[in-house]
Amino acid sequence: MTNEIFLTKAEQLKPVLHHQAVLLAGNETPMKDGGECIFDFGRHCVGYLDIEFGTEGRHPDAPLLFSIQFAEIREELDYDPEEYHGWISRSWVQSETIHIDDLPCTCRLERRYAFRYVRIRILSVSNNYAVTIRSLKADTVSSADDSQLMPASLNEKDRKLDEVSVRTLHECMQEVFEDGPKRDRRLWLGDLRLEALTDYVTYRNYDLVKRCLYLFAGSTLEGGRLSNNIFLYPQPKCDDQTMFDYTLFFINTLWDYYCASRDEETLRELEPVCTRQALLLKTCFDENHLLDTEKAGNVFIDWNLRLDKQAAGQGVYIYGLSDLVKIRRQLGLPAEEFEREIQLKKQAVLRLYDESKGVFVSGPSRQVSYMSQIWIILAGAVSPRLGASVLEHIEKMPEAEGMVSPYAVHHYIQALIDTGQKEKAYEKMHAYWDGMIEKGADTFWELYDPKDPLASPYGGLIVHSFCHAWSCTPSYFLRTYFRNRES
Ligand code: RAM
Repeated sequence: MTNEIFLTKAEQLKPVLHHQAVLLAGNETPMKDGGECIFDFGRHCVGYLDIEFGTEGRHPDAPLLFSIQFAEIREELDYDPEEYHGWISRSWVQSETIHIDDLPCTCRLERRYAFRYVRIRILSVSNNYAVTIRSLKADTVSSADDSQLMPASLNEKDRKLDEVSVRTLHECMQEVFEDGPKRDRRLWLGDLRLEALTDYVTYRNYDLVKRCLYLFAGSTLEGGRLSNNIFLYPQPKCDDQTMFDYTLFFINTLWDYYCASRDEETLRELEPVCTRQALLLKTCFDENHLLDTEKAGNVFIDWNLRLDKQAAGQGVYIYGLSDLVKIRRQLGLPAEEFEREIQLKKQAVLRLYDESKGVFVSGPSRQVSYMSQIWIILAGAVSPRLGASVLEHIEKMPEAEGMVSPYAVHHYIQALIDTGQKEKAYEKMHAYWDGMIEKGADTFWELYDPKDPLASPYGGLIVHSFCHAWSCTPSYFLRTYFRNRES
């Protein structure tokens, strides 16, 4: 379903992209067939590349054929794209084979790339000439305006973490809040929610959040159900996939947006979209008020493919409805029906508590996972004391299903804070995200499991995004909860 009024609003909020040039000296060594160079821009870039080619020898009498590969982290260049056989398209690997007819020249590549490293390989020239690379220029783009970045009083250790987080967000802020500028370069609801939270304490680009909310509301599936992501071109269109948790996050994202911006007009206009989602998802529960994962369909929660999603999904439902109640109360609309629903679902989820283990279990296999505990805490279904206790117990259960993405760890940090364990949250946050910095990260990654850094739900690292929006939230935590710390 298309709502032209909403899509027009979104279009009017399209941001200006700020350009910045990053120049790099080339390599003047003449290269023949098989010659190659790797260039390091020294920082993560999102943008367009110009390569200035020169020649040596006689006048070029045949085209230059070269290949180019872009990489966000150096290790990507060690993998052969041809050997990737995972379920995500290999076309996400940023590589091209290009002919140049007339030399010397400056070659501009048409696509936008996300990279720090660039490898250029000469595939063929003629016997009469060799090529040199005189210089490279990255024309970088972002809708984040660095002159608007809010200052933060942070100690040195925190400043580094903040810098990499802000850089991650900066790179993902394009025409929308993208999930990652390498892949999928798209607006996803779960990612948007965390990017927006971080934006409110950094760039404060409220209009970009507003635009994204209107894009989701402007293109929905039959019955008004929100999709989990939106394609922008050739015109905005929702994907035909849904995720139970991402659908609900629209409600939280709208409420967070209102709290930051106090834009009541948008709250009023988009409230019906929120209420609609709540009514649609009400049918996904069994007669005991527990989430029926078959009815719920796809529930994301984390990229851990072994996860049972029942308990965590129930937590997200309560979490979403809790903000719906706030939205409706703010607008003077009745909310009792949803308050009752929250109570029923909270009572039901408590039945998943396993006293002998001291943790919540999920699904028919009574699986113990971090995500179940975390979402039941974030839902406000347990007291901070019981919440702290389940998190303590699970730490002593090595068999418990863990977290594999910064997205999941974000929720763990928030759960620690919500259960009164700020210091522990601070330490865990540093331990996890500093781990990526120690491995050379300029921007934070889509996936990072310190216990298994090579693990991939996509069947290969080469398609991973190493600048991924949902991992930018240390800035949100630092600037919201840990300002003015001595060390
Ligand atoms: C990935 C995207 C996105 C995430 C979804 C669930 O494909 O990169 O970040 O929200 O999966």
